[in-house]
Amino acid sequence: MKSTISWSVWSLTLAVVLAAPAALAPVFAGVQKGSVVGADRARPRIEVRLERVMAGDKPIDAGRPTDIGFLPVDGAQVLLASKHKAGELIAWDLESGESKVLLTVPEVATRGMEQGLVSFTFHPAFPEDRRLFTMHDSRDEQGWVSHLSQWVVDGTGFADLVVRDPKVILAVPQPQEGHNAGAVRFGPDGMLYQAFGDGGFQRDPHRRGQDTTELHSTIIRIDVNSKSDGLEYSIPADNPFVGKSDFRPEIWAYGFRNPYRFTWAPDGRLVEADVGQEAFEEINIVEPGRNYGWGVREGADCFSVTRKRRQECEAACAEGAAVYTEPIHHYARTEGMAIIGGEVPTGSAVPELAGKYVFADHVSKKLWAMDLPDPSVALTVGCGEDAPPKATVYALGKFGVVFISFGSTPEGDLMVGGFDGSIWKIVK
Ligand SMILES: [Ca+2]
Repeated sequence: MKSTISWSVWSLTLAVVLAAPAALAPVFAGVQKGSVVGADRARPRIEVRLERVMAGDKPIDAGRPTDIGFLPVDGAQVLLASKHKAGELIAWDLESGESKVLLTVPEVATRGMEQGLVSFTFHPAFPEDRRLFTMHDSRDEQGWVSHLSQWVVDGTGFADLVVRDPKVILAVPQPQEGHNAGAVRFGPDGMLYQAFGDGGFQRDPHRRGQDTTELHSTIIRIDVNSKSDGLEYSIPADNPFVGKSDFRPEIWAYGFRNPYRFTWAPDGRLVEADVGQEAFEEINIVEPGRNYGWGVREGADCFSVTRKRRQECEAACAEGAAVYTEPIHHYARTEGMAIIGGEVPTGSAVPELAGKYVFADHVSKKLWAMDLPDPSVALTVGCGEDAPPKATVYALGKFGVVFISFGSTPEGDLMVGGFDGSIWKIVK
């Protein structure tokens, strides 16, 4: 897929960079003319601009930045991004403009769009706990494998930053090269959560969406501060499926197709974006032990590409045995084709976004925000062909960026990464 930044925008970017070498100068003029289109016309709007993140006086070029974040050390202006196919984690000193490669994952697989180095996160106790965690795909004689790896980080600033001693914590064989991306993050409870897609390719041919004897199509929750049972981690005793047959005890929730990505709202709820198949992109509030429906449901509907799947879905309804938790929002192909989740800002760059979940679509290049549902209202379980979930969605506009990732600044403001290597801050 090629970048679609227009020549006019690119020329403008070059012109401003040449004319204004000051660091962090805004270089992209936000919403394009006529960019609030389709269903967005009827939605409330929030005016934002995208400001290109600069390293020194140069715009950052991060390859395909699958994940972006800051070194979690007070006052360190060190931005990091994982480069998709290069398998590299890069650091930039935003003041001097210097950059360096911190790590390169071994034997990185690059055949699929959703392979490569896909996610990274620091231990929440960093820098006291020196560990960094990455998720990447490799290819060995057995085939494709997704890895959760742990690395040791030396240094607390750009100059002395060194990453060393990789160790694989968890390896999950992948049936195909599609839907191998996901995310690795720590929750507010200090546990590590990792999301896995169904492993591909299209339409869940191996029925992994509902197979809980393996980790595909799940979000797992593990404790990386202790080890048990010959594992490089331990299973939290309060995980929802501990002791249940036919379930891997790591599983926190399941029934996801291609979770890209998840985050925690400030109120502690986990919000996940799931890339859809034929009809809907969806957003879920994830609670432990729940089944989010794939590959029986897609959005708030039965996944009806085969008669067998629809009958299975409808039979669960008829028997009163439906177990599929509904999304809190879904959108159809008229609005986009690949959701990019999403964060809830806590900073003040755009006060109107406070408390709202901000997300994007990779294909339609649109940004939106939405109000999360009232926490006192229970999530609903889907049955048959349900009405679309009710959510107040705000149009932020269509931009000249093929979105691929979200991240947060140390102040809690949002960044987005573009397929062309650009990184932007969302500002007013
Ligand atoms: Ca679902």
